[in-house]
Amino acid sequence: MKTRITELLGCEYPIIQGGMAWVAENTLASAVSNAGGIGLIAGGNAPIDYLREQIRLCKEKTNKPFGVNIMLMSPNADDLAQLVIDEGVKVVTTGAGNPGKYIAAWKEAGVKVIPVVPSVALAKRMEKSGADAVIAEGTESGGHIGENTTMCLVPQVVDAVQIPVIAAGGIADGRGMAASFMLGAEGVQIGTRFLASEECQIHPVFKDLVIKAKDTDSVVTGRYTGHPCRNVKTKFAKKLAAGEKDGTLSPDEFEKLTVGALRRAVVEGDVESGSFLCGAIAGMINEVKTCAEIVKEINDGAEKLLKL
Ligand code: TUI
Repeated sequence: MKTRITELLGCEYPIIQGGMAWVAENTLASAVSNAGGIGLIAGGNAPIDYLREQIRLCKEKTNKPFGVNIMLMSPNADDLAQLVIDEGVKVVTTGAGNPGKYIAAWKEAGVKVIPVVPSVALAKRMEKSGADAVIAEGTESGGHIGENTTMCLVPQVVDAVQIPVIAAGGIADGRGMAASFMLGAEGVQIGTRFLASEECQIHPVFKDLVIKAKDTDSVVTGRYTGHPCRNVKTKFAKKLAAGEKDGTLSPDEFEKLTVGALRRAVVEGDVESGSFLCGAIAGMINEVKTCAEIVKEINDGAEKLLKL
């Protein structure tokens, strides 16, 4: 499927891997890029030396374009914004903030800039600031989310901007991709489906939680901290949600319990105190496959439906 996104990014399929903190490292990113999509290395809160190494390892594993996701709340965001320029990274996506102050320098360096936006207002601002495309991310997504759904957000962003729109949130197969295209998107960003890929390096306990999840097995926690996150509904996540609801857990106590919780999930598979960030579509994912199989299946499925 050729769209303005495949043209912009120089990839075979308009499928971008989500920039999942702690999860999206060089093995996963290079596998998605080698499969014809765009793999991403996630900046998260990671130190710059680690990220430089990840970018270099990814370059060794693929000749195809790949990108870096910059989580703008990271204390290292300024340094990472410069690192992607120094390392000649082709694509940058951003999350959890407004990347406006970096865009001119990225454009100057020839980096393609694709901010994640949870609203029409931010999409318009990003277009004015020179973004090449936007990712309209619905509340079905895993991790830090906005309030609007993919179904409502994508067509409104498509109507509001001229630049191409990539849909995200709740997309994990050809049907989701075809539906996104019907809403006017020209690409999809996919996170949760890649959690259950062979090349994804997360703890086996995490993969198992994704595979076993039912439709009702994700929960949003942390609304009262200003940073709502969608997670697998483990006992720990339920405890956080209940404490938030009945007022027995203050926002401060919530923050204390969740510091380092993503690392505990991804690296240790710790169900007692880890936060297993994942999208609401996990219920549909029942099998670990290779990134090549996943990318091809999603793209071919969408093509078939769109040609009907
Ligand atoms: O960023 C994500 N997903 C993430 S980031 C993350 S690490 C984290 N953990 C706890 C709290 C906060 C971050 C885990 N998952 N997705 C993209 C995304 N961006 N979702 C929502 C937004 C967003 C929100 C507000 C983007 C821009 C924005 O703008 C505010 C402004 O400054 O106008």
